[in-house]
Amino acid sequence: MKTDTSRLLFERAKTRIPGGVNSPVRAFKAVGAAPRFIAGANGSRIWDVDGNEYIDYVGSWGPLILGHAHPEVVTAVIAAVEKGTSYGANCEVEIQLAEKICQLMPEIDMVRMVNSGTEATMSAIRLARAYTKRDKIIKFAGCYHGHGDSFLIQAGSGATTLGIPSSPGVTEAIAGDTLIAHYNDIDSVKNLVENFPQQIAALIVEPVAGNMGVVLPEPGFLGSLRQIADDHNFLLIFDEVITGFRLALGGAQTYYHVKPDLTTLGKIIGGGLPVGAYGGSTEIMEMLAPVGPVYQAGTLSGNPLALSAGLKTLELLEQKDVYPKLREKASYIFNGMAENFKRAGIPVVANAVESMGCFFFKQGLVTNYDDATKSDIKLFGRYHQLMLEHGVYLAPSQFEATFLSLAHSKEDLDRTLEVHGRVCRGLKQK
Ligand code: HOZ
Repeated sequence: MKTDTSRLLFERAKTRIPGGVNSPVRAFKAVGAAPRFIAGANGSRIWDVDGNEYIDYVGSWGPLILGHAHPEVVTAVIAAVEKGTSYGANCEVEIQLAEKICQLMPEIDMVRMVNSGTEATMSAIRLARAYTKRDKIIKFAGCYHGHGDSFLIQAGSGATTLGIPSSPGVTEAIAGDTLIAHYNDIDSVKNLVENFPQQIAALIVEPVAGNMGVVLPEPGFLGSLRQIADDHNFLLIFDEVITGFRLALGGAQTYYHVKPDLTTLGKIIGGGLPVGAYGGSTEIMEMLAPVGPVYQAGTLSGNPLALSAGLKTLELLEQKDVYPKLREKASYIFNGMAENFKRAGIPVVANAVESMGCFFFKQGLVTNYDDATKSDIKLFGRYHQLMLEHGVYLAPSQFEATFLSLAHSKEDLDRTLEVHGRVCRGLKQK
């Protein structure tokens, strides 16, 4: 496979952009391959600048549940752009998207739009601290809530991929207000609550962890978090930046029937454009300025292009049978891959729910960060490289998810399984 142009561009990028990338995992450092520069995308496919075509299972890290350049989303964005790109003033699509989110996620009475998931989580904990008049938050090792200082402590995603889960530059004072529990381990939460009485403002959790690879909540885990938050008067925040509108129309909270106090969103609600949002009850949300004293603002917040793309995406997701179709595609590919691994004698742990999943290169189970980080990263790197060379584009890290979209056809899935079978046999022989 020819990669000369991508390589040249990467060298050029490195002279002006740190590491040549605007988000670290894109450097492909963990998998030892040359990062591809993308020239275009449509449906389930992406093309690089060397003319190679790939079946894409990254989907821009989750937003593209309808596939790339969905015609109706493109039309909505063009219609919006023709009316101007940004006003720094109110426009109707802000209300339309807010109404749609509140309709689909019944725990949200009011929602504030921001520009990224990072902004959403940072703002949500500020609000939680103001509401409870407490300082500390609990997060789980391996969960990733964007790159806000409070969250870069035992963080997953690129931070784990690059071996810097707790970043320099975060002050001790800030780190001291973030307490770390262990995913699927309720006792670890109870211990923190007992050790820091009346000090915890909020517990934030990815209801399905998607940034230490995919790790599912064990039965009762999310419900127990709800109970502990109620018993100790702190807020439960579901970070649904990945799971929102991915697991189900109402996100993980409707899928698992657990009601958070605040929800953070991003990815799908921007249809592939930069966006984030956070929402909850009127009582909590009206603490935000200009109604209340908690400050948060943004020049491009509520941007009409992003919100038009997001609104159209949600409208399309409301159509009949969307989630069963996604589930069917996901089961087909994940089961097929699991079978290929098994036939080749490569031990993996398959974790998947609805249209997101991953394979950990290890034996046993993966129920938390410790389990996930025991995976054979080198083997994953070789696997990734071979899949890429054969035209299948997976996230370049053991600690990220594989995403299905409605655009993945049966032909795409069969082609992927055929490549995957060959890659598995090749991996075993090495
Ligand atoms: N942290 C993102 C995935 N969980 C990476 C986004 C990107 O590099 O584009």
